[in-house]
Amino acid sequence: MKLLYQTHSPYARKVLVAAHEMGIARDLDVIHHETSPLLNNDEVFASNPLGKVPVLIDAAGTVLFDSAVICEYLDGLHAGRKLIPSYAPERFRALRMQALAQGIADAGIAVRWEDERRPRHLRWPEFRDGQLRKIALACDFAEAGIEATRQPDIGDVALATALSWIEFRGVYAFALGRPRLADWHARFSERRSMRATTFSGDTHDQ
Ligand SMILES: N[C@@H](CCC(=O)N[C@@H](CS)C(=O)NCC(=O)O)C(=O)O
Repeated sequence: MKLLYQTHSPYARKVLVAAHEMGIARDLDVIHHETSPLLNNDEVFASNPLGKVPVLIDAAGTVLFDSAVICEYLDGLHAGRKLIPSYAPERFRALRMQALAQGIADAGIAVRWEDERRPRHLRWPEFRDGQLRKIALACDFAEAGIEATRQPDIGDVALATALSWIEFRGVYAFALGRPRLADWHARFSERRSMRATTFSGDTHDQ
């Protein structure tokens, strides 16, 4: 299977960390692609009309996106403990945490547009502050709900990769004043799946 990936994408890393946790990372041919709304990556667009990574192309040529769909597909391919629990309440707790983490990553990317990527005269500080507020409140929510003792599920993988990304890009200091989340993230980052997939690289808008 081919995974159209990006070494600095929180969504792509979520898929690859999940594959490591499932024990099937070796089945993936991981191919780095640069993407941006300002950059036409024809190979990515050929598989995903949204032009975004991650994209999974399985052995039969079936194309899947986005990261949540790919994770669900991969979780069906192995016989081990599932990252996406089958039944409530664990299932919905995990999926809700995944949604929270996606929101953190989405808002973090929006902050970077306003801080660095958008032409200066078009930047919108109030919009940026609104996105930062979402990240802060989402981190408070995670601080209140994080459980360090369970086996990791897809919500944990998504949260760890989203927090690592906002740390990597210096978007927001989530650990300040959130000792439980900080400790949980530090421990999760020691897992083999995380150590095998560290972020690198810069965004290319042209
Ligand atoms: N909801 C998607 C988000 C994917 C996404 O935004 N990927 C970024 C890389 S971090 C991308 O390829 N962006 C290119 C663009 O927006 O045109 C997912 O979870 O896979």
